[in-house]
Amino acid sequence: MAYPGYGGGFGNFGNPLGQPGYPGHPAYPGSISTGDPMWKCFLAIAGQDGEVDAEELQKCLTQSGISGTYSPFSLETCRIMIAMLDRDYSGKMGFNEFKELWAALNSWKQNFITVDKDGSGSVEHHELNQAIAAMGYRLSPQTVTTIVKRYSKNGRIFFDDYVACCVKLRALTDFFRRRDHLQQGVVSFVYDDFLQGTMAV
Ligand SMILES: [Ca+2]
Ligand SMILES: [Ca+2]
Repeated sequence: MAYPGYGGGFGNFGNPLGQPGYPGHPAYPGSISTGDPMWKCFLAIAGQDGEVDAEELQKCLTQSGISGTYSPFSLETCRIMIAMLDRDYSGKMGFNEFKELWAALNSWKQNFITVDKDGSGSVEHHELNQAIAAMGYRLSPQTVTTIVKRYSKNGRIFFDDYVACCVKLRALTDFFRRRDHLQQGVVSFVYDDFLQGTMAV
């Protein structure tokens, strides 16, 4: 087949998205219980509407310390993360989506540590190149260079931007793939459809 191929999902980082039990992280109970630390966090943060928006997510992620020694997530990255899981375009997340995101974040964190081979605390061009290939994406060197320019600071991609980059790459690829019925890497878009898919991310 001529088309160089799409990347896989988050699962290519290790476990499939949403599957509990990443190394070093406790598995989530099958049902919501007061013992679930995420449930407490979710309840405390979701407020009256029972859903988490970008501002609430940022607060929660900052308080939870999931970024570890890396900088806390920006509001923009939180928006991108919500858009990724927001199937009804409500702009908010329920508890199950929230848990899904939590699992994905832990997966990305492991992935980031693996990708950052020299332990510099950031992902450099050659490291991103390898990471993108390992995730199953087949991108041209020019495209990788464009991505690095967009997401790096002085040639270094930090955790927050790395997650934003991975989420967007995945979301846009999914959007494209759903329309690429012959899996040939060629799609015709209607203008409005294109904008809805790309502007939401
Ligand atoms: Ca809320
Ligand atoms: Ca590095």
